[in-house]
Amino acid sequence: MKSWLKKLGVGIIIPGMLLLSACSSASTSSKAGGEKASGIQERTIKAGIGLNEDHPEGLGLKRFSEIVAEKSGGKLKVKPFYSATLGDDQKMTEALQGGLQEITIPSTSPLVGMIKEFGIFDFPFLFNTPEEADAVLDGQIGQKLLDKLPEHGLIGLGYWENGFRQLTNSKHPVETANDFKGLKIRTMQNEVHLDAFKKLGANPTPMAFSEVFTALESKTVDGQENPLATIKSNKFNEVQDYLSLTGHVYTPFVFLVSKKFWDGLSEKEQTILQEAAVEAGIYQRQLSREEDVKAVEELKAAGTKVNEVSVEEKQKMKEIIQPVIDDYAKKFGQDLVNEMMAEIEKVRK
Ligand code: TK8
Repeated sequence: MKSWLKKLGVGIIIPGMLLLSACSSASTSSKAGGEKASGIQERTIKAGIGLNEDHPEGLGLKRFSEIVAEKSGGKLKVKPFYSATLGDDQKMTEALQGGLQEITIPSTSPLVGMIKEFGIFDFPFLFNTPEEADAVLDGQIGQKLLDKLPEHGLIGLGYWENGFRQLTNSKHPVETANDFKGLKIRTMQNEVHLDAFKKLGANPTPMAFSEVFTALESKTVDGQENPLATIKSNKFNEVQDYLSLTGHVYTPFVFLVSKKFWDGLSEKEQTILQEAAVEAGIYQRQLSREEDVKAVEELKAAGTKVNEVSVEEKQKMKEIIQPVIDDYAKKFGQDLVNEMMAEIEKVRK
């Protein structure tokens, strides 16, 4: 499998974001479309995300835009749209498929209806550390899933970090597996999350991210779960009293480009977007991890009641949810799941 980096003759190994042939398969398919334009043309590229510009994802997109402008001599202009102004993850992904938007960077979870195998990343308590997540996402498993995108009209340039999800709610601290009972929790539109929270005795409601703050404020739901950077940058702490550090799922962002748009680019333009997505991704993951460390103290200082969850209670949660994981492993492909678990074991300290 020829890495696109080797194809470019740069041979650099970018730690934590080594992209294999994700894009060479894409650019191969575009060659099949006949002669390609050469050089770099003046283009405006609409890039929409669900989070705001202060969030690590927004800052990563800003960095991506700067790198693209620099590498293209200003000819490729990325126009960022934040806070779901172009729609939520699913809507923006559909816009890419229709060629109405060029880039979006959704969580993988709401895409499971389209590419079911992405659901393996929704297994609770799968990764213990960000490094384990990087090893799987930037290795063969992540690559296999990116290779499924072109048949859906999408090109994947790699994975950024949404992060480890923590639970907030307005009712009571969640310290044990038993404490989920009866809690009305907003979840992403993802069957694994829904079934896992039901198994814990919660009452989950799937909802697009842009509706979450209002649902919390109006008490339509008691709680939600997201990484700390999201809780902080979307001010969920203003309408939630309790933050429980469950760390129950690690969610990736996947960097998507419309295949309709991608196939019309020259190889030079494709390489600029590929390199920029990888370089900005390293920066974005670092920002996300720094934010994860800072946010707990900041939220505490702002009055949020924060509680840890013991390893024993997390183990109990995992055991309760295990039948759900086993069922979905069969649905998503037991071989793929076994391969992923082996990848994790290789890097697990
Ligand atoms: C933002 C979403 C969001 C996700 C969610 O586009 O829906 O809770 O974690 O951050 O992808």
